[in-house]
Amino acid sequence: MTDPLVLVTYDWVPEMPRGNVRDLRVRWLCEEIGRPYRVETVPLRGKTPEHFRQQPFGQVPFIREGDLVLFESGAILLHLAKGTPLLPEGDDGARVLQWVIAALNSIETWTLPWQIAKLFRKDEAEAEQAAKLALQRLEQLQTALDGRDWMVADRFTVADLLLAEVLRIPAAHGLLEHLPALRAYHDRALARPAFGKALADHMAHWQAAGP
Ligand SMILES: N[C@@H](CCC(=O)N[C@@H](CS)C(=O)NCC(=O)O)C(=O)O
Repeated sequence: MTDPLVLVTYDWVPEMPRGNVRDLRVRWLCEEIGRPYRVETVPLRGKTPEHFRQQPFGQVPFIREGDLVLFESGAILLHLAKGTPLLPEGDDGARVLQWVIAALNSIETWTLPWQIAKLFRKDEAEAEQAAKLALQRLEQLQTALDGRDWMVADRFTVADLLLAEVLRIPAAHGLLEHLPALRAYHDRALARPAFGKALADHMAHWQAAGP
């Protein structure tokens, strides 16, 4: 018997990050594994000490499950995927862990500077420089995929969920244009009904929050 799951995200965000706040990753995982959850919010503006007690950096998402409070989207995904087909045991499980860490530490660390330059700072020269570095990693990721549908064990795992989610903003801005196998991988993951449901619920949350 598992404890009820609470997913905490912001009460409101401006237009731009809607669709990309990382609670979406957790929603997607929950849909994939059929895990019900309830959403609670913390204020984006006027962050409280209670928020920092649960997420030391004052960010989202974090979850509560019984006595457990957990932050870091990667840790949350791994925790929730444990014991489900999305996180197999044995060597394949180790490979899934490897690709989850790679998504966060070897891919997102290179795509994020580009995203910040492009979308937040709107500095095209800086974005172009950062894109070159990000593209190198994306090309290497495509090579590692090596024509397979999924990264590990020929089936969709939490590693694919996170990799595909990390690729969403680069894909939306044309960074996968010359990487057809990686684009197909990204599209294949996002075509999953669980992603569609998660995105719809994520957007409905912001819709209800108002402009
Ligand atoms: N490494 C963290 C990053 C969390 C993060 O960047 N959250 C963003 C929303 S997607 C946030 O809370 N930004 C507002 C802020 O940093 O104040 C994770 O993956 O959970």
